[in-house]
Amino acid sequence: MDNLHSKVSDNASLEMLEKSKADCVETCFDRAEHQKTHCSFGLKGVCCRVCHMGPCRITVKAPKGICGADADTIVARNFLREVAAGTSAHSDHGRHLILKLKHVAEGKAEGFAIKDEKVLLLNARRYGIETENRGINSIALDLANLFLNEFSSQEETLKTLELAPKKRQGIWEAKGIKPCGIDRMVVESMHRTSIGVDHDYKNLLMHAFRTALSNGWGGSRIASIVSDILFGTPSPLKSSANLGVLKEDTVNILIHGHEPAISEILTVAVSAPEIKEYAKNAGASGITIAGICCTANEVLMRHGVPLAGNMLQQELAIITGAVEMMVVDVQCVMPGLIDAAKEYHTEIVSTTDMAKTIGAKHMAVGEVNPLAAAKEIVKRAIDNFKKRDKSKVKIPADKEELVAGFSVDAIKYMLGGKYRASFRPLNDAIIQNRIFGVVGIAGCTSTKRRTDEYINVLTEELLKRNILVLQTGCAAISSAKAGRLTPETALKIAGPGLREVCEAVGIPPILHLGSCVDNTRILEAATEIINEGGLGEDLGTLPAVGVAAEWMSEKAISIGCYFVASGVDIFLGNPFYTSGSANVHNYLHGTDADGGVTKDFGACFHYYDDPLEAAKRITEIINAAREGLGINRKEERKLFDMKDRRAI
Ligand code: NFS
Ligand code: SF4
Repeated sequence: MDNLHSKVSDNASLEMLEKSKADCVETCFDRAEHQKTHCSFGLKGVCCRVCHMGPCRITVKAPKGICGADADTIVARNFLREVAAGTSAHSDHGRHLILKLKHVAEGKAEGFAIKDEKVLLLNARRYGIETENRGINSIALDLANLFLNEFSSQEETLKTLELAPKKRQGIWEAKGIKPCGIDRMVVESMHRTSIGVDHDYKNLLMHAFRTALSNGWGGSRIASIVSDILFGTPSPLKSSANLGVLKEDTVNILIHGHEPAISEILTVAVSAPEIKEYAKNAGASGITIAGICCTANEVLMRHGVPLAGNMLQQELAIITGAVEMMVVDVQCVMPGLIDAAKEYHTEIVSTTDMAKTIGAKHMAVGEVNPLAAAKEIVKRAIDNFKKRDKSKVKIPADKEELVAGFSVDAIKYMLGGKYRASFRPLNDAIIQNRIFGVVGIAGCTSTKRRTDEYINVLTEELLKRNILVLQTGCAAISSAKAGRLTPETALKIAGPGLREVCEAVGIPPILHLGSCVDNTRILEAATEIINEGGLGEDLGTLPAVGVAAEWMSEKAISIGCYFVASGVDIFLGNPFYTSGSANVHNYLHGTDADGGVTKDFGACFHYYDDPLEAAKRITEIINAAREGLGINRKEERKLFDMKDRRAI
């Protein structure tokens, strides 16, 4: 039991882990035990299998691979391949959304429509698309084509880079790393890392940053924009989190993965009158739909669909015995789900042709009548309800209230009101040191750490230090499960300055900005702060830091790289696989003789095993930024004198 307690921190997960033992169901936590002795070559990043003369592994006795590649080359190549994979995952997600927008504009995507014309028009104008006296669909078609062009452009740099502060664009220009087409960046990464091409570790790492920029300011940024156009820009709403959102007497459907188009249509399908009727006839009191991972965040942000849990809870959710169906699409979906589901009546349904698992039922939701396809899926789940074995059901009681939906527009509105929507009050609060700084916490949970713990310990410490926290992805779900995504958290935990601001504005001290792709909303917010004035001219000068606390995915590496290349220091709770090359490691962590990546971009990576140590260092970095901006003047505390009284 103690052993289980060291794996997960929330009560619901612990309960389900205990039940997994009783039900003889294997989970990722068991498999992590079997994989405990990780390959040391892999951990150090010195295993190369780029060609078939190898695989080669670097040791003291064998410092070079057969081709002569040394540890620096091999570690840097492996790192760049990770960045390329992470970039392609997020950016391909963006591409699928653009194609959806294109099909909507062409009248080919039944069940979908343009929900936020304002965002569409804003972006159309950005690209110089004529918007006067034109139908919304033809504008949307032009925009979709221009967005697609951002993937394929061979020489022209990404237009969306212009969304960054001018000064930062200048830094990219000077370094020669302004990315052009996103696809081209990824292809070039693969080319450069194949046998006998790029062997200069710094040159390889520069391309890693370039590729990551094409994600953060390109693919992911476009994904968030197009999601807002198609599904609506999020605004604050209430919901709840953790496995207690499942219900004993309803049909329970979990949606898991990343792409919002399918989950959007499923949320429509479950509320159709005939589907509700179908559920009633099956003996259920209704249908509960809840999410896992980033898809959860997408439908939470726009519809208040509750969060069942984050990445490492996907199997645990099935172990409740109360899930009729888990509908999955792409990314972070464990193949282990199939074995877990076999022990219950749960069915795993895959919906995307590019992501199938043997043992899952494949029911593609395509372009032709997707609503009908979604209804078929839901009906199948309802049919499964009758197969539920009540003796195997145990739903944890744990469920916490939350507030989410903080798009940048929503934050602006909260701060300034409808007619004066602006970041001014936030900038002023930072300048007056009521808010000491801003930290974005993103990323996953991992079997390498007790789940959620690093995120929650660090978040609490930052709030105490008057630091406003922005969260996305599975990290936000960690805070949600801890009951922290509420305005009350300001009263309970935040330092006095932050608390005062949160109370005045009516926001929680932790703002949930969405899925991992929505990390670009953090960049967007940071740029708004710069544009508002008074806090420097570049992201690099802001008293702001990013954290990938319990990260595990290649996507997180790409995110980390685009933040660092944007001038924002990134703290890691788990290390990179780069320790096999002192040169690569020191460059990325800014610890080599000439300052490493810090010299290039004004920011670097920091790895801290202990969240409290990380909090200390984060505070120092923010403090240094405040010093640099000259906003650390300690205001003399004085009592009112006669002049002040008269003024009042
Ligand atoms: Ni992000 Fe979203 Fe979660 Fe990690 Fe996976 S769901 S894209 S990768 S595990 S935060
Ligand atoms: Fe070995 Fe070089 Fe081939 Fe890598 S590319 S496997 S180091 S021979």
